Amino acid sequence: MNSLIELLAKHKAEVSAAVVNDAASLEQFRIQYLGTKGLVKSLMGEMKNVLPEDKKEAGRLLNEFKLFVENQFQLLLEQYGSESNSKGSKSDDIDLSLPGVELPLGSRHPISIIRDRMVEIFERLGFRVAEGPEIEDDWHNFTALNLPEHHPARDMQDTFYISQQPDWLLRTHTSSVQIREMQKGQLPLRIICPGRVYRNETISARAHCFFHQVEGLYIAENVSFADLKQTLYHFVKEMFGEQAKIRFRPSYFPFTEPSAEMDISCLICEGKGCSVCKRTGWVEILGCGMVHPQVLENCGIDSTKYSGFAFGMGIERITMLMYQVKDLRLFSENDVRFLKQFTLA
Ligand code: 2NL
Repeated sequence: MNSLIELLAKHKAEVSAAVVNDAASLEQFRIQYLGTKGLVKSLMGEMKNVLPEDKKEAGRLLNEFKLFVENQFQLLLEQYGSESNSKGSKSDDIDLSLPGVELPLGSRHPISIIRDRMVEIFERLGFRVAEGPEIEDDWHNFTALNLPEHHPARDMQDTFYISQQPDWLLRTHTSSVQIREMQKGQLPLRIICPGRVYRNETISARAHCFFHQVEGLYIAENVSFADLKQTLYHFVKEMFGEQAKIRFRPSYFPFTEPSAEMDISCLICEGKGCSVCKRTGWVEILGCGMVHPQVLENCGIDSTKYSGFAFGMGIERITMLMYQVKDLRLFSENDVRFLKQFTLA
């Protein structure tokens, strides 16, 4: 065994001292030490003559030697070798001034881009993202929100019900997430709820059976309509620019009182009147209001102590406005000619 150790030490010294200074001498090194008739192979061949009790240790020593030579070869390869070198061509055959191979860049979906911008604005105001199930029960989607039994939204024609489980449906808005958060009873509550929602619509350029919403909710003591207006005004300026104006029009939702719809001055014509704003100078972007006291009570919140505001907007609608997309079906067709236009967005 000692003679093997000595022999390997001698070979190690020899390998370390081998003179390699170009591709040809590197190839010589490879043949001499690692080739099929090279030193490593021939030493391995000697294993059959080793005494049985020495085999284990001899195997370990030989393996270690093999790794040493392979390592040495790798180091030399990095210095003197390359694929083209080993095939016999010279390194200056490579034209480093040629343009590189272009990697196609993927792009984010426009709906995701706009959703994230909306969410980030509200996060900076202290809102946190809340999520919930897309398959909901009737109570969280309708009853808790004061939607009366014969409200058209509850109609079989307008909502996807699950036939084996008639109490279940595909949520028609993300308000159901807010209902679930209110039920948890942790107040004050300041949440933003982005997500996919479903309605049984005939598919056209302006409507689809699924789309995306961002809803927001703020519940605390003494929350007023002034808080709602200022929060949404801040959002609009961050989202659409400092020059954007807003206006509120009275409206009606069963879950808010009072309720309003909010318009922004048209981004395209800056309020002068164009086809996007139908010559009115204004475009509707969201619905909002003060949470109806009955909705608070439905979720176990004392409506004499707490008040809050809520709002909801469609992401498709705002994305169409921002990028002047004329047909909302483009968002779900996965046509790369459409999607790759957002590579730099
Ligand atoms: C629209 C209108 C709105 C809400 C959504 C809401 C949620 C709860 C309680 C009260 Cl839990 N309100 N959400 C309020 C007003 C309007 O959405 O046109 N969305 C596209």
